[in-house]
Amino acid sequence: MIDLADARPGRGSLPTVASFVTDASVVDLSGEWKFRWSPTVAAAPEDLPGADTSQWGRMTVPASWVMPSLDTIHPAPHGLPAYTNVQYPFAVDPPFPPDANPVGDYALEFSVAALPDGAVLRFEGIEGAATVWLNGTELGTTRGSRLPTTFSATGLVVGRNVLEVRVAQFSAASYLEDQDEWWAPGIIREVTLRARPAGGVTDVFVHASYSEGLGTLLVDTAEPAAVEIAELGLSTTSGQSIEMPVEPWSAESPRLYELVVSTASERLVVQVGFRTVSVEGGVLSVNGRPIVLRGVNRHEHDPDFGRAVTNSVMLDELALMKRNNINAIRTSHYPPHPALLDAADRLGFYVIDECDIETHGFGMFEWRRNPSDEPIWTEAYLDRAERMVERDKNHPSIIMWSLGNEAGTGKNFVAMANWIRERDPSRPIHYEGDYDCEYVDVWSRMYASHAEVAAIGVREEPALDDKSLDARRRAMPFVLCEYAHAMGNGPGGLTEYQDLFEQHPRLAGGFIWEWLEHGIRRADGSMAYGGDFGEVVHDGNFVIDGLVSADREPRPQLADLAAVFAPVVMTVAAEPWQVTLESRYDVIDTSHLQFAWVVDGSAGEVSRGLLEVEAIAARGNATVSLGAQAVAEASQPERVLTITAALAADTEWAKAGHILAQSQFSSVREPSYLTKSNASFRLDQTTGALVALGEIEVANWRLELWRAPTDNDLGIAWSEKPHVPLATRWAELGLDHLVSRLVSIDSVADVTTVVTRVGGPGREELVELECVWTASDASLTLEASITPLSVGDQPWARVGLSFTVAPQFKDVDWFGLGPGQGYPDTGQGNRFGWHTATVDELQVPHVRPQESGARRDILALTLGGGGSALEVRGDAFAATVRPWSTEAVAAVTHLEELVPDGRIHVVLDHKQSGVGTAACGPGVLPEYQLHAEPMKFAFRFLTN
Ligand code: IPT
Repeated sequence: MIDLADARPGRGSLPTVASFVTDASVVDLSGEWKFRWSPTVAAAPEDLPGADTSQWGRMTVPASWVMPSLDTIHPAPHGLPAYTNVQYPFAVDPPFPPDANPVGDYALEFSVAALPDGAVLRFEGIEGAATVWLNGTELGTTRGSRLPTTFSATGLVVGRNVLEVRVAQFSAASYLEDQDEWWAPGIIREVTLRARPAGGVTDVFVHASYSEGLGTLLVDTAEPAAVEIAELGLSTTSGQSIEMPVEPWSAESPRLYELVVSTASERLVVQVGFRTVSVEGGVLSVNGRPIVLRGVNRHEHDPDFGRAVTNSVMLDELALMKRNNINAIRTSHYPPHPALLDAADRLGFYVIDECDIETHGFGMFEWRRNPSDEPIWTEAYLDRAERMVERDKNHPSIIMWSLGNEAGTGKNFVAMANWIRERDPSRPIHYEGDYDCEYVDVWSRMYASHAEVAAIGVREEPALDDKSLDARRRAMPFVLCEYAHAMGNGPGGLTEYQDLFEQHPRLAGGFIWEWLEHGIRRADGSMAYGGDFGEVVHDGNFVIDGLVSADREPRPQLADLAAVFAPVVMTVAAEPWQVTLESRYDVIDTSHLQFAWVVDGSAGEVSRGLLEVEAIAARGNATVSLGAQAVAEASQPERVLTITAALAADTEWAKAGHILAQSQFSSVREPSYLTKSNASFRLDQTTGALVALGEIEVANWRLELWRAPTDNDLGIAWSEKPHVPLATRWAELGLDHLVSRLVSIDSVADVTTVVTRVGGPGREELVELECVWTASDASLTLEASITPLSVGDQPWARVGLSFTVAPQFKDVDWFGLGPGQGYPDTGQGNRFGWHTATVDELQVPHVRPQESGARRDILALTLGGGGSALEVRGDAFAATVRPWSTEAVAAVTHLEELVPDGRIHVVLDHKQSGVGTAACGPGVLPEYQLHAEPMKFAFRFLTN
């Protein structure tokens, strides 16, 4: 283990070759291996190879050995996970790893029938630095955790074999693997023993391009081989370039052809997609058509097995992405498991394949000694580039090579770019850290504000000092490799980004940060985040920031994203009743879709039918009239008309009928739930607080200007001044501890007027709240006026009235947007209509609890249960109904600490602040901000 401080790549391996399907035998060595963990390299016994493993424990391969879920399967010590984002978890003293460097020793005994001729051992990924022995012979060492390593095993495989692997968690290579995720060592991907027949195909490089109806195929192999695509009647040999009519590959139409490459002793199968990626006129194009990337960043994480994600979990993820209109994946921040790329080819995704390089922690010291610019690391950078490109070169889904993430800049990246360009000139090179775009082909940024992106869209970005670089960059397409940080409740601003991408051809779209949360499951089933394993330095819940939870449950933002990414934008109008449709497909027409209309009334669906729409060409438009029946139904009072675009036939990722886009028209003005009602109410004469509505006892009545801070509320918006989180400003104003003083309470006939003054402890910023209660025969009306009594800007979280009721009121019905949550800048995935949920179902199970679960644009809401009900009507208000208080949500740090307190807590909001995406990026857009100002709003209350 003396070479752990060696900055160079591992040694002893064979050149990396493409992942392919072969008829030569492949033995998967995954499963249970013998395992021994040592806390440090010094403490690890020096008995390898040939160790006596009788006292060892066991470990799952593939898995990250630190995962708590493995405790029950393998109850021996195996260390703990640790989470850091930018900072390294050890002192930065490159290239030296720390002494506190856990070691995992793995051993597997296996039998295979003797392999005829050659054999290789292929490790798809070992996180850490490994030394590998087969039957006592050292094969070599590995570096580069998410990259394959292949060793020759020729002549070493006997009937009964012993494979031993020693993995040190840290090495010089750890300086290159500072991605924002858990440190989670282990044999994280499959290990296979592969026969390599003499005269077989060592490697294959398929070049398959497309232009105007014609595909060009050139298959490179080291040895002469026969090349066939039966479906095309093609039969040729390697090294020959052939042109023929084909259907092109794109993410929208992922047409693949089965290519067979054979020699006398081996037959390989490669799925080929004909496609050409280009930058034309500053626009990113596939097959000559400009494309918009509707992407997500995807890390590899499993709450139980760490970096090892099973095939079925991955396939479900990709299907879920397709169902939600996602068409692109950036494999942040390392090459993915190779099976993902096969699936991306088949299902249709544009992929940015990113190399396993991040040195972000050096950014904390102005990038001093950054490996990206130090010669001792050049070989390692080149080795990583080569292993990525060689493994993945045959995938049509990969449209760009990315050099890495957040690793500053320097000569080693230039060397990588040069090598890749030479080896594969067919794909543009991406790297966000090359700010001046000296060696990349597309301009990439992360978290740029809408305003910046808008300027870039029209090529009005600030100039670079170097004129020629500026001209070069100005001619490039632009991609947001990360934007809209999906942490906690949010992100807001998705619609506005998408509008920019659709408007400006230079903007090739972007990739949401990020697809998946990285929660780690603990023994009690709860999810852990940074700091939960006693890490000395950590970055808390910054790793819980996904569109789906760690076990792939969609967060509300996924439905919103699907709506924003909709491939067809429809608008329904009355007078005349018609639907305009705009296709956002870049390649295909809409003939795979079925359009339908549905009319709903308060009692449910009233009627439905198909909408006749001729196929709309890619990026085309159409206007169609609604048929007589739809018009007749939709014109009735209190109706909601929904137009849907759904899959006409089953696909691998969704059934026929799966809705990809929708649009609505509503004539509902006054929905109501309760018919018989009671207008009586009671106020506390000393405070002015409401204490009863009819027979229903009400408590904790108050003005609410605060919410339990979301992750975005706690973030410092990059674009805002002052650079203070919104949550801090709210707390300074004391919005979280408002106190109230009764000024007056007067009753004249049926009208009672209550004036209170509300403010934060120790603060002079007061708000006057006037509540005018009017009881009529059937209902009670509250007209509220809010008047800030002081000057100066005060941000508010919300303007609402809150109260609690007995726990029996757990059934919620509302007319408004649903079924999901909605804040002013989110909730795009919802529909207008009559919705029903229990209080429990309204909650969003955020790993770190925070404001969430509001339903918005409500006209009527009923809380029922135990034979009694309370209805609130208003003008597009929001409602939050919870079994715990706002304070409780704010006080806890983990979901499992939230327990119902025996009351139902209701907040009726006239307004809420948007959520924005300040956890990482810009804050709340001006149109969704909330500032202290005079306001008036009204509610009607009914009880039965
Ligand atoms: C950016 C990183 O590239 C990404 O890995 C992730 O850490 C993200 O931030 C936040 O979750 S870098 C940041 C300085 C913008």
